[in-house]
Amino acid sequence: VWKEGLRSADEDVSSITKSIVHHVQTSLSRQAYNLDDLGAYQATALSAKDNMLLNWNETQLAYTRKQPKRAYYLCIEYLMGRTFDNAILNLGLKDQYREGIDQLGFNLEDLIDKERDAALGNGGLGRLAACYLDSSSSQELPVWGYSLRYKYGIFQQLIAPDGSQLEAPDPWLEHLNPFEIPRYDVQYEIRFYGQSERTTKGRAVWSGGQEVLAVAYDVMIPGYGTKNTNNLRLWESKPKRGFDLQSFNAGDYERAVEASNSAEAITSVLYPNDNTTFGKELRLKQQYFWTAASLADIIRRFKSLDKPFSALPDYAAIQLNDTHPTLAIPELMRILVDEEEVPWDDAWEIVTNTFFFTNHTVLPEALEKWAVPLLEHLLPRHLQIIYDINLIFVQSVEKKFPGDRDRLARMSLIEEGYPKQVRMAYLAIIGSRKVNGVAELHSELLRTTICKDFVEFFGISKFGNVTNGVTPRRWLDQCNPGLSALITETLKIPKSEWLKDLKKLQGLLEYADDPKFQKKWAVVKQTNKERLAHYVETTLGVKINTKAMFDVQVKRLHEYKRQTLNIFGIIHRYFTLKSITPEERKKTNPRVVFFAGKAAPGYYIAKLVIKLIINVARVINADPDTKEYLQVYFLPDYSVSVAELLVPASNISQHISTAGTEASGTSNMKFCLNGGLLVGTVDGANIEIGEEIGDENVFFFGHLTPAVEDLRYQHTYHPVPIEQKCPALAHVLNEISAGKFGEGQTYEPLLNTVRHHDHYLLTEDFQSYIDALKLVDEAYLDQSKWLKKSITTCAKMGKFSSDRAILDYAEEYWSIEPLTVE
Ligand code: 26M
Repeated sequence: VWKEGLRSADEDVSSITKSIVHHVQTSLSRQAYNLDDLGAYQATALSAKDNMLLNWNETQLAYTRKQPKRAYYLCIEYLMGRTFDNAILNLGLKDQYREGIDQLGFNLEDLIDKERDAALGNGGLGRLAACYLDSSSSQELPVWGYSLRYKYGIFQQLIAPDGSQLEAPDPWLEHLNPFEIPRYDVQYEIRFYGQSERTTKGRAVWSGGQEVLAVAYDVMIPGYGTKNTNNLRLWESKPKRGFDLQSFNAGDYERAVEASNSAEAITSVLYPNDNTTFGKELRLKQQYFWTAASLADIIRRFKSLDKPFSALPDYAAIQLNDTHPTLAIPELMRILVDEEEVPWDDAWEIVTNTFFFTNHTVLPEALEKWAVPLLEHLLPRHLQIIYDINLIFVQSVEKKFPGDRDRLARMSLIEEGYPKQVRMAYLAIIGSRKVNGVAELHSELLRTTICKDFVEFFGISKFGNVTNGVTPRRWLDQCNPGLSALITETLKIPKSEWLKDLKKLQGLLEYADDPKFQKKWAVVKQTNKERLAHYVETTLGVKINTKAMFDVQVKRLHEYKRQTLNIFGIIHRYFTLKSITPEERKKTNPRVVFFAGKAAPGYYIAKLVIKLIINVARVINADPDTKEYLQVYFLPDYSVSVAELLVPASNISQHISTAGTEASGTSNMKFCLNGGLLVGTVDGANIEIGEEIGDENVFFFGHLTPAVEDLRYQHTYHPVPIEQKCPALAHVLNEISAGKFGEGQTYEPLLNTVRHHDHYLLTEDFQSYIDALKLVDEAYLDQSKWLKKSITTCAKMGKFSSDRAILDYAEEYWSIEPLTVE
């Protein structure tokens, strides 16, 4: 429909309404005359799915015929959000759908709101994967995603009356999911436990244990302005034979059902941790289940080409997104060596030319390790293979650096200790063709810290950088239609052109000073603020002042992200407001601060931060002296859909991690793309955003990465009392202790993290943070200058399109090429 333009828009509309009514009567078996919004949404979504299916089929047919090299993106999380709006936008049929739905007596936006988010992810990692799939299809690249079909996604966040976070399950599959296609014909048997007997030539036979079925579900990924429609394949676990018939027949029903439950448990729930703790057997089972099923699928497809295994790297590139799928490396060795009888060295050559590895964090507590006894129990053959890989690797290190025992111990895949542990990141590094970080600073830190020994061994060229990106379809056109329309009208080119070549936004620069354009720009922002205010009113029941500056910090709750710095800064601002006269207050810049984000259920300090934010908000919002000038809101249950409301409405957003801790950040890109200014530390992708848009348009503050190590050392070995180091912050902490925001005792464990050790260096950065916010206030007073900054920021964000990022991967890493589906 998109390219050929054969049918007229009218014909499109009438075929759309026909297909919606058809789905109401058939797929839903309901009557059109008493249909509610949910039913109308489902029928409409099914009709959009039909449109995508045709393109999907043609895309897969083209791949089968032309046999291009493909890339496979293995990510244990995909944070897709809603699909319907994105689907009709990418199909180029949004206007036609709006018209058709209107004719049927419904409203498009209401139906869009009926869809539940597909929230199969925690945060940045999973949302990045979703953006990359959108860009792969849009750039016509043959890329498939592989992940798990969790029955429950990230938990729903509720806030108790005392401000505590409560978690409820997210049964997102409760209703029909119109966008998935079950593939009962695509199934693989996955083995766990059992015994591995070595035979000859380094081979082994793995038998016994438990076998579980992996069943495929496909999700179509439509490209924008192209027919190319890639696939996200999600695996569901099922018992191999319903349940254990022997026990069943013997009358032992409970035992029979137990086995079936244990198989189904594997894909029952997404682990709600982000950047933290390991060790759970079920999590390891998820990882193996998913990588083994995905590899079986990839190898089956490759075998149908009838090529020798040595050609695998010419037909498949497999991207390991973080260490979660690292078991794919020993698994491919097992398939090649044990099942296909490829000699070990040849197999290793194939493996190390097929895999690529992206690291997403340098936080030491987030580097994945698995206990040797657990691996031995669950995956006995894989542990043998890991030991064999390690033996050969350590020998080659010894050859290159004779007698350097420390180096051998540092680089070994096995960390000594009780128990011994396998270092998954090292396995991913040595098993991959190339390794990359996700922003310049992060990639450089990798090369000089975690990967230092490996750089010395393999050479620098194995260690690259691909700075993250975000899809401008969802994160501008879809979430901010007003801005998108204004940009199109101003650039005087079709929307489809700049949305696929985001550098074209630069064309806005010539209008950055134009008062008429600035006015229009400001109106769009105001409308978005009102839309957000409406949402806040319906969810929290409060009216907010949309004339105030909107200041947003939304992300997972984590000590390194320093939501604490923000809330302490707010308390400081509150005290300052209280201390001045009403006349002086009138001259200040009114501010509404929004927080949102989930804390991992077991992360005690992060949950305390939420409680503090909520109780501080209560006190401040109710204070008649200050409430006109400062308001604070914590929006519960942050999600992709909530982000789509917040991002377009921000005047400033905060990205204030301790320097060197945030690998990249991607919401920083989304806010700037929507003309929100950035307050941030010199960390992750903030740095490159500053380079692109000009440091004068960013409010940077805080210590730089090279200073951090030394400052931490000082805090540990030569601590200076906080009263001396930072009196302003000390005052804030003391007031919290004294019970200004509810029982002071409650917050003591949180306050102590700052008073002692201060690992994230709040006392070091607090004053410069306050100073930066002061500059923000001053800048906001001059609206014309502010609007110029806002326009310039958006205009120079072209680099951060995920199209650029995915093309980097395609060219520099995977060696795949676009294939246009006719
Ligand atoms: C680990 C163990 C058990 C359960 C879950 C995990 C786990 C889940 C997610 C560990 C790490 C996870 O993600 C890390 C992550 O999201 N990193 C972020 O990646 C983004 C995309 O590259 C970056 O923008 C962020 O800076 C980085 O923090």
